[in-house]
Amino acid sequence: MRIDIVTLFPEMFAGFLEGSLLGTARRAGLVEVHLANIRDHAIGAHRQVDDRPFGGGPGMLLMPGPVVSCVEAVRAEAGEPGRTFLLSPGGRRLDQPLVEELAATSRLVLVCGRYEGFDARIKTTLDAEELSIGDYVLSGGEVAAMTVVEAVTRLVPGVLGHEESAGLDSFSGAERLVEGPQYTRPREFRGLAVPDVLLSGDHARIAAWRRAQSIEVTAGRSRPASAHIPNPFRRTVS
Ligand code: 4FL
Repeated sequence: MRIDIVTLFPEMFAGFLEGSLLGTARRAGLVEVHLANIRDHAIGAHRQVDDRPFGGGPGMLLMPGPVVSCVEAVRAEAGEPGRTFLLSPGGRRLDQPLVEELAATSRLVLVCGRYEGFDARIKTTLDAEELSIGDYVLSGGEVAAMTVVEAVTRLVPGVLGHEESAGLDSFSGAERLVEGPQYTRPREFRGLAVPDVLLSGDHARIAAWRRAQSIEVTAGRSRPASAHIPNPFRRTVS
């Protein structure tokens, strides 16, 4: 799989890309991650990449010229165009089903925004999708892109090294449950004991207890922001 990251701050990715799991996967040739600097596609003496929004408002927007030119250059580097995503809080929210879908794609282009966002014509021109990692605002899309790369590449065959464990992760089963509490040694820590059932050796009882814990934890999790929109206006997305 090849992932291209289009950013104004490629240096932010240095440590991340060398890291243990991803670094090993890259050296083994299982995943290729390329960085492209939007600034290299800026024109003029000032190498401008952002400008103020028409109609007024705070902040700066990424101009279409440099971003579109950078993505087009990156797309021309390898055969398949794959899918292009703009990291943006307004995009489709990343979840494990989407991560699984992306892991089955041979090519991804991830575009990181800075400032207040992207000129709307970037998405149109590139026929891009928008992707959010959650309902909060970052200073830019770089950390969001790293999240996508990490979640996706660990599902690429050979990267984890123990493929069966991915199938047991939170959100992975057909029911998309999160994992309940887990314990290791010691059997007692500061007066807190490991639940007896886990020491019983009764695998059916352990499985039933874990499943009940999973359901309880999953049911208690907070809902996405879209759940707060009154029912007559709410649309089902993704
Ligand atoms: C991107 C937030 C993806 C959440 C600011 C610029 C963001 C983001 N998911 N915040 N990009």
